[in-house]
Amino acid sequence: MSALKEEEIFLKKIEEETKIEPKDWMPEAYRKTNIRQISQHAHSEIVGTLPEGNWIGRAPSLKRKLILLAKIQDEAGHGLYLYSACETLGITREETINDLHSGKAKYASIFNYPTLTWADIGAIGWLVDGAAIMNQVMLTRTSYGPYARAMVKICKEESFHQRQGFESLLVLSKGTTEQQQMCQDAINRWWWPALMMFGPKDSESTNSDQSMKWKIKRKSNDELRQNFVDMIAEQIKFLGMKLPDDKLKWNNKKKQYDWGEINWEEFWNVIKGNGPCNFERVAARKKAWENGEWVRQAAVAHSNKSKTK
Ligand code: BYC
Repeated sequence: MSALKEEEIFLKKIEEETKIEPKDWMPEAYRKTNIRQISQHAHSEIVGTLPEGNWIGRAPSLKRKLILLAKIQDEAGHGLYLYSACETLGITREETINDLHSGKAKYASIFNYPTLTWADIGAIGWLVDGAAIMNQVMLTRTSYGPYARAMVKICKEESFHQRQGFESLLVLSKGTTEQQQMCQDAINRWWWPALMMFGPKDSESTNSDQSMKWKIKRKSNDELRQNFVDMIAEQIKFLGMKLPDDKLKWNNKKKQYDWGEINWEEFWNVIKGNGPCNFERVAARKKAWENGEWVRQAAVAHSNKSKTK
């Protein structure tokens, strides 16, 4: 079949909402965009366990420790589904991971901030997982089949993560003055970085136009960010806390919140590798990869032995 005909079939599938599957013909740029986005998503899930892991040994009760451990295991599982989805596009796990270690592949900017107090764990659940779900619900309808299917399961788990984060902050917000201050301080520090998770503003997003045409993305960065502000501005009322934005105000005409300006210089700086924890995060991943070498060797040896039986 000619490449032109194949492209026509591909575009018709996109138009008719038929998922693109691994063995289907696809334009090289579509394959590469999916590899870029899915692998960066996988890296974010795995790197995202690091700031949370910092508090496993210091969780304030057995119950909180169990919840945190379960959440971290979920995130690691998400990373694994996503690496597998990526492999269906013809790239190996090693290549993907090398790209993270060499700095070629990005991961979500948010995970380059430190977790300074226990309240940060609640704020990550509520705000970071909250922002992630806003984006990922859209991705359950993305055009590449394996990515869309992985997202369905991931979203179910992320909503549990968000609720546990909110509940944890709710307890602090009703606690002592010190606990209330800790809660507010965590919200102050995580709010703006959470908004940055949605990516640059639409006018500066290099990939959005093409990704929207291919239905990899269904909503723009700014649209999702606004949906998130509208959701959180209501939820925070139940905590009795404040978002650190003097300009946040309901706009009755637009039926959405007006709000302030993100520090875009900070966003690009973190993405370029200069955030508070970039170096530490990549170093931790490289060390984990090196320490896991014997496990990979044992797994290969075991699988070779099974084949010769
Ligand atoms: N951080 O053209 P744009 C989780 C990059 S983890 C870093 O708008 P696109 C969790 C972007 O890659 C969930 N980089 O890009 C885990 C591009 O650079 P490249 C994480 C960012 O792809 C553990 C450039 O900026 N979720 O839930 O159309 C514990 C221009 O941007 C960021 C995902 O990964 C950023 N925030 O749209 C707790 C969702 N934003 O690649 C929780 C999947 C932008 O051209 N990804 N960049 O060199 C996406 O939906 C899209 O990739 C984005 C960006 C909306 C993030």
